[in-house]
Amino acid sequence: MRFTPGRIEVPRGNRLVIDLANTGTETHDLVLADGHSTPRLAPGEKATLDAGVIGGDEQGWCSLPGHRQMGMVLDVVATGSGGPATDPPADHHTPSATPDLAADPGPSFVARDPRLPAASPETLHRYRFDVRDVQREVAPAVTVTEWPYGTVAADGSYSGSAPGPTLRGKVGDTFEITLVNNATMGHSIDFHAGALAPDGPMRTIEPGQSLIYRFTAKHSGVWLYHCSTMPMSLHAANGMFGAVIIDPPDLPPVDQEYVLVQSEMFYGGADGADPAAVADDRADLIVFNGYANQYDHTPLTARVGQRVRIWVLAAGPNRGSAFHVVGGQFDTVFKEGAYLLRPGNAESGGSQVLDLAPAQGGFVELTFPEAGRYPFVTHAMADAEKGAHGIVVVE
Ligand SMILES: [Cu+2]
Repeated sequence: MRFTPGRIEVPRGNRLVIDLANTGTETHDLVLADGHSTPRLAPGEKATLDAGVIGGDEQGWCSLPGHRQMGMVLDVVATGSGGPATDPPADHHTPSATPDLAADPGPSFVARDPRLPAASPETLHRYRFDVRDVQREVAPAVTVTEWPYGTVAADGSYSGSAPGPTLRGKVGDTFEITLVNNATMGHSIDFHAGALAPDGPMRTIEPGQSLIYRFTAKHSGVWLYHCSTMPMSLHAANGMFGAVIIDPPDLPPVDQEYVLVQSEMFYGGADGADPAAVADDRADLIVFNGYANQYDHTPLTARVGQRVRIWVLAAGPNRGSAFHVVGGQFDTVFKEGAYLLRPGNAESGGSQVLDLAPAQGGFVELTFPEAGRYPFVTHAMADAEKGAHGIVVVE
């Protein structure tokens, strides 16, 4: 994403008028550091910006989230005698105080339900994903703007939070997702659970548009879906991801089945996560299912001797997971479509960590030997200390 030209020389004291034509495929604008700006321009639209008399160097950029970090910067250089450059304003908004991730989130807090229902018997799964800009608490007293894949209930009420809905089916099932963009910028969706040419179904659609994405699941696994509009890191950081679980054939039932989607979160402003922090990989929170330490407050549960299966997806955008249950040992590990360990092999070995690169997924199974509180973490410890921590209470 570029302004062409990206640099304009203006004799000091001259008036600058810029004709801006959006010849790209997404909405853009031009904002100068002194506040002059064009409206947001859809593809094909044009605008004229009167920048006034140029007295010194100035910078402009596209204000659509992430576009400045993608390279949409315009340098206005005043020629003639020297003058001070104008610094662009900082755009990293942090909470007024360092959040206490161990604080009680309060009586109104409701944890994201981590239980995973069985796949429905149907072989065609239809969903409608509705993207909107929403404000959501992601840690005690920390609210951010997200762009999640949400859903509209029969009564018209909207619910959207990261991660998006977990879809589940069997090998051979077809999924048909209608993606509706009711947000404020272009978005898209990419389902790893199906193989197809990306050109059409993964295209970016502008606000007010929709598309239908249809795929057939040929292989089992826990698969990422995510927005693939540039910069992808920023769209993922703003909650645009979720899981599709395709059961391996003959997957046995278990007593408790859970799903945890690990992701990074970034503080920001009204437009969402701080694009500079996202581009620099400076995550503020690492979370399971969208809220720091939420299962410390509302633990997962099991009974002694029950078989527990936990699906884990590392949604990123940049970090993997080293999923571990403190005090537990896995006798079953399924990762990226294959069993690495099954109970019959337990005499020869066990597993302590499910290691997932960004976008990988799998599940582990274990039984708990005695009652207690068993923490689960990513064993990348600084990440666990940023919120990727929870508890299984075993009774
Ligand atoms: Cu997006």
